[in-house]
Amino acid sequence: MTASIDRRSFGKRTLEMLALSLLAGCDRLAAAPAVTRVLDGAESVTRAAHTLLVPRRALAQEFSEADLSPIFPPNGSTDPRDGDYVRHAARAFADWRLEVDGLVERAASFSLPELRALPARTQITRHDCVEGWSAIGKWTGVRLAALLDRVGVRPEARYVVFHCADSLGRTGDRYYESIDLAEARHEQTILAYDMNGQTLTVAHGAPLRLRVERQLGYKMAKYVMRIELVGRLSALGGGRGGYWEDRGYEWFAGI
Ligand SMILES: Nc1nc2c(c(=O)[nH]1)N[C@H]1C(S)=C(S)[C@@H](COP(=O)(O)O)O[C@H]1N2
Ligand SMILES: [Mo]
Repeated sequence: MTASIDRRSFGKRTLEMLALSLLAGCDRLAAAPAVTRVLDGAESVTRAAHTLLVPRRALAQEFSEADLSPIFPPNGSTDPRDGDYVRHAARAFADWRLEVDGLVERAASFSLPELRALPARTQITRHDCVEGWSAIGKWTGVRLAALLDRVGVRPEARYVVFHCADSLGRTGDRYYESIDLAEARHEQTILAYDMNGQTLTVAHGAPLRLRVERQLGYKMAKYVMRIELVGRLSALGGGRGGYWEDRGYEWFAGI
């Protein structure tokens, strides 16, 4: 436990130093308006530094059954009250379908049995929440890459957006998240329908939740109803790519 925290903070410090030196070196370049627009602040630089240090294909650490946490706390929304969702949950998601649309060749929807028939992956990983807790769980789900291949991604698409069933907070905004296509096609990026060998519970995001194992907990969208391929994130929600990103959290929440 101590070792993994040390490794994590070491990684963060290294990234911050690298990002800072990149920023310093980029000062003159960034003076050009086009470059400033592309960089969009220090976060893109951190992301660039992260990409340099952690190859796009590197796997998040995987654990064994013996490492499974006895308690995996549900967090954020745990029982959505939104009308559509309540109706689906009451019918055990029997006629629920995942919509996939946007910049795709063939927009389509998928039932749970159809999703279960697509190429799947099982992984035991550690979930890190920004609130300061971690838990190890086992996840089984369809590889997002397989789903994307089914619908065909158009060349203009750059991001995959996950539209969730739940709205939360005083504003009642819908939860949503987004990742880029490289992250979407990563081997460990799955839409999970099972957790610890059981059908996913409502508290943990039934019927389908994202696992994007190299990033923080808030990226792991629960209650995913619709996946949309887009070219830019600015037109969605608050424009920063996710519910928590719109409230100031980083879009690339690398661990
Ligand atoms: N739709 C939706 N997804 C969500 C959240 C949420 O409130 N709504 N919370 C996020 C946060 S902050 C965390 S830590 C994880 C918690 O997942 P868990 O409930 O399986 O522990 O879900 C993430 N995905
Ligand atoms: Mo979290």
